[in-house]
This record gives sequence, structure tokens and C-alpha cells, in this order.
Amino acid sequence: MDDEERNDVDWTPVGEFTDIAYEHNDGIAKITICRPDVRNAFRPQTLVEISRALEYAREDPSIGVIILTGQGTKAFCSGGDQRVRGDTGYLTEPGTSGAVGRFHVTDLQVQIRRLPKPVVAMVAGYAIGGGHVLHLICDLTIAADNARFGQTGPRVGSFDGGFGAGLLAQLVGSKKAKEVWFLCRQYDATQALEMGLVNTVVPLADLEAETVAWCREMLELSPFALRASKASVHAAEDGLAGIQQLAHDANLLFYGTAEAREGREAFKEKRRPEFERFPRRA
Ligand code: S0N
Repeated sequence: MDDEERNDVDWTPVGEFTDIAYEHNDGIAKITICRPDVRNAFRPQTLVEISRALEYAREDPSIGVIILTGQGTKAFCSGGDQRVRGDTGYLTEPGTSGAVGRFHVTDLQVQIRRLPKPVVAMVAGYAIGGGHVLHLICDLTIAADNARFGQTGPRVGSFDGGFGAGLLAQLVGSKKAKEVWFLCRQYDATQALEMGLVNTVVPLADLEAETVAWCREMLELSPFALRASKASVHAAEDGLAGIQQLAHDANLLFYGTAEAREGREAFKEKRRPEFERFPRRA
């Protein structure tokens, strides 16, 4: 199967990007890292564009689920582009996005984690280094049978002590997570499934069809219940930030009640709110 044959859906491209493609079809947004010559390694521009695309998908009420993937069949993502790694983070030319050295991926990881719609990693080929952390952060991972997973930090003089270590340890256990980081081995799709790193493994030829089928299954379900389920899983893991997400979601719903509306209307009408009309629930 060549790279072009993965398209099973009639995707509509949206927006102007250089490093990624943003497409959608019938409630599903697909964000593709388009740097196959470097196994879809990300430079700052790539991460800035993914972030913009995620914001599009978040703000578009017709979108219910987001797929993150890499162009071609050889790699999902091989992490930070080592050619633009400087002494203060990742750099590009002055005047462009990412000209100030930093880890743009820090904010992107949190953005995916907080995004109130499910994000599905569709992995063919390598998910390595920072690319492996990206799939970890996604809510679900559908892997092709040619997928390979691993961290390379200690080999290239780097480490990811946030989700890259902590979330990995939660998923596969502390000993296995240390093995992944200490030995920098690669794990095939079957091993990844056994470890609990991915949700399912499918033949490469079926990857997009199967991922889209999972997305369509989610699109049949209550969007707010999906949103609250994501926030609920993260609530304990993410401490106050996790509780904040869940609590603000509860507040979103509360805004729609007569009781909350009474507070708002009383303020606007400069009168005392009549909260005694509302039950003090047991
Ligand atoms: C992915 C691998 C295993 C694929 O091997 P394969 O198929 O044999 O292909 P290659 O011939 O090796 O590669 C093809 C071409 O692609 C280039 N390339 C591949 N990966 C990268 C990359 N990450 N950056 C730049 N170029 C890359 C190759 O050089 C080759 O080019 P040509 O054809 O010109 O020779 C294999 O390629 C591999 O192991 N790649 C490196 C994986 C890696 O080490 N990634 C970086 C790991 N670190 C991070 O991702 C850090 C991320 C980060 O931002 C961060 C976050 C939190 C805290 C810290 C950091 C931090 O930066 O430190």
C-alpha cells in the first residue's frame, strides 16, 4: 500500500498551513503532520499549526471528534526536529513562528489534554520521542500493525518528565515506563497493545476506515457526556487543573438553570435575587 491509498474518506481541506493539513468530514476533523521526509518530526511551526487546527476543531460546533495523524505510512511522528534544536529549545528563522527558543510542545500537550472533544491518535509507523508523547496524550490510539513505539530522550540528550513519564507510568506501570525511558527500545504494535499503550491494532490497509468507524461510534453519543467523561478521567490525575475543568463544565450546565438565571437577572435589574424560590436539594 502506498501513502496515498490510506484515504478512505472524502475529506474536505480547510485553511492555509505549511506543515500540517486540516480536513473534515461529517463531524470528524483530521489533523495530519505533513513532514514525511523527516518521519513527521515537528518543528515549532508544526506545533503552532496543530494548535491552530485544534482551536478550529474546538470552535466548530459541527465537529465532534478529532483525529491526529502523520502523513504516509512510515511515521505518525518522530518527535522534535533535531535539526532545529538549539541550546534554549527549538528555533526557526527570526521573524517566524518559533523564532524564540522554547518547547512549543508543552502548551500543545496541555491543549490536547484539555480539549473538550475526544482526540484520537491514528498511528501508522513510528511514534517515537515527542511523537510518542503526543499519542500518549491523545484520548484513544488506533494503531496499524506496522506501528512502532518508543522514547529516545536519553539517546539524544533529552527527557520529558511531564506526561511523557507520568502518563506513561499510569498506563503501563512504573517499572515498564522506566524500561521504556532507560533502554530507549522500540515496541511493536502487538507489544503496545499488551502494555495498554493503544486501544486496538488493525491492518495498515484498514487504519483510516477503522479509526473513522471508532469516531462515528463516538459521534452517536451525547457530546456533553463525552466531554464530562474526558474531564472526569483527568480530574484526579490533573489535580486542581483537572477538578477545574470538571467544575467549570458543571457551571456551564448550571448557567442554563432558572436558579442561575435568577442571579444574573437580579443583578441586571438591580434587585435582590429571589433564590428562596429554588429547592435546597437533599
Ligand atoms: C523515527 C526513526 C526510528 C525512523 O527510522 P528510519 O525509518 O530508519 O528513518 P531514518 O533514516 O532514521 O529517518 C529518515 C529521515 O528523517 C530524519 N529524521 C527522523 N527523525 C527526525 C527527527 N526527530 N528530527 C530530524 N530529522 C529526523 C532522518 O535524519 C532522515 O533524514 P535524512 O534522510 O536526511 O538522513 C528514526 O528516524 C529516529 O530514531 N529518529 C529520531 C527520533 C528522536 O530522537 N526524536 C527526538 C526525541 N526528542 C523529542 O522528541 C523531544 C521533544 C520535545 O520537544 C521535548 C518535550 C518535552 C521535554 C523535552 C523535549 C526536548 O526537546 O528535549
